[in-house]
Amino acid sequence: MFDKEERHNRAGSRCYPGNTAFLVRNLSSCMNIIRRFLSVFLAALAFGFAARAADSAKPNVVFVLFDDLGWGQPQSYNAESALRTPNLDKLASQGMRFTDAHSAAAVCTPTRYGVLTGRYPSRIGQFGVLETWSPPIISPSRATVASILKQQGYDTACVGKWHLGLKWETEGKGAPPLGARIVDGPLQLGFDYFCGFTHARNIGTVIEQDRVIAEVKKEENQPLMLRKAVEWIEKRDSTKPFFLYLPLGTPHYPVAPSAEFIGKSGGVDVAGRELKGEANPGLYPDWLFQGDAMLGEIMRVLESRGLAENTLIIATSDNGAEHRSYAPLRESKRSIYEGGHRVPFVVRWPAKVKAGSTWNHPVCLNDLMATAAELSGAQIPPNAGEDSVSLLPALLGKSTAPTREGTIHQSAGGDLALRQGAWKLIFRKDGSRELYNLEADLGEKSEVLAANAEVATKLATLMQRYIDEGRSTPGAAQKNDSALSISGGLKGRKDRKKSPGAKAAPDDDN
Ligand SMILES: [Ca+2]
Repeated sequence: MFDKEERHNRAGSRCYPGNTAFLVRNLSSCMNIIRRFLSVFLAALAFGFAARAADSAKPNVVFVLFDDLGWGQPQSYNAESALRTPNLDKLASQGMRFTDAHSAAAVCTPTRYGVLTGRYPSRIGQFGVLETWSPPIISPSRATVASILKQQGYDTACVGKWHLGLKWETEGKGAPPLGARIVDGPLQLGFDYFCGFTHARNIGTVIEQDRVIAEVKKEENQPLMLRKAVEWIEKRDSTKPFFLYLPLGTPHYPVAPSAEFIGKSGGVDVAGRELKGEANPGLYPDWLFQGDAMLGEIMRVLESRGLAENTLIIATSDNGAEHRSYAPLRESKRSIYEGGHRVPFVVRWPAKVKAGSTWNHPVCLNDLMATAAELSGAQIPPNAGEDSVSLLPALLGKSTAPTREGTIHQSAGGDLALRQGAWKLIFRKDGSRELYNLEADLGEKSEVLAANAEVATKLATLMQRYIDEGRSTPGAAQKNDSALSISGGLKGRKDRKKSPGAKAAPDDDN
């Protein structure tokens, strides 16, 4: 480090004439070191601030999933509707309203698989719904929207109806008892916090993190879920972005509005008025109104904490309405026709999305993953989000072209369909096919396959490619976990769990 003269100087008397030069040289060397240290320190500090600034600029993501909200129920989608969802309608006026959005499936469980994984549920053979003690259908090794955002520095929470299966420490029958513990569930899939219930049949059994903590009356569930969601938002480290997945219990059965909502909606259930055998049919409008009020309360909390501007909030539904069809759409929940899976879908993000805008090309609830990844700067691994396409080009007004090449639908009974542009080709489980032109015939009244054989062939070829490649987005081919065939028959499309079909009882838990 020191040359010969310097070594001598260091060893010699302080009065040695060369000392002054030595000191000056060393002072200058020290200053250089200090300068270098300071510049590195300041750079690190600046980087830290930049990273923090980038973090704080990442938008929060809130995904509110109504259970069985029909496309024709909110007045922002159907001016004739006599039901009332004022908060959803307000959200639509403040953001972008999607008119051609689809749940991946026509019932709860498979749609929720698509929401969290960005992958079509048919790839795991999931067409029907899970039961109380069903094991998890998302492998802990699979990336989810929550795990992707968590890696990007987000706090993550799921509050509400899970319905994706849970692995319990001890198996049982009936409702899980107080204290029962989950060893594989939301906490293994990227969520920091979970408070919820297995599915509607056990709406009274409340789970927090990995344990059953309470048994409540069914009317008490939704107010409790709302309180837990709000508490979580309020208790968080406000310097970090967050992801809240809020799957509501309304307007699914049981119809159980709390006292403060009974008679308060002013809504009328015109489409369901003639339904027989439903419990509390007269309270259905209030029950839906309560779910909408939960959305409104989340909006109010975001506003009051100054978070609304940079929060991307999506409000949508997991499938069509239960036993209620709304013209012009054909049929309702469980169906491969539009009434089964075309759902309200509204996105508000005041910082980036133009208020009062609309998007009329097909999108899918699976698209949450690619959207969340793009806005948070995450890369989706090749074996994740295989059927998820970012909504950002649409949301930011960067393009008017369709975001998706094609979109797959599925019914509860095992039918599949591929939608591209105006065309929709249905592959019935029995091998028959139907083709509809939705631009000319949104109600799917005129089957036109014979007159458009070339269109049908093109769609079938694309569908086969999506099956063979294990994905419908660019990237390395992946394997399906379940055999999938469009050539007909049950082979390859047998549901991994019971499939309720179209004749399910009114309170069957879908
Ligand atoms: Ca549902």
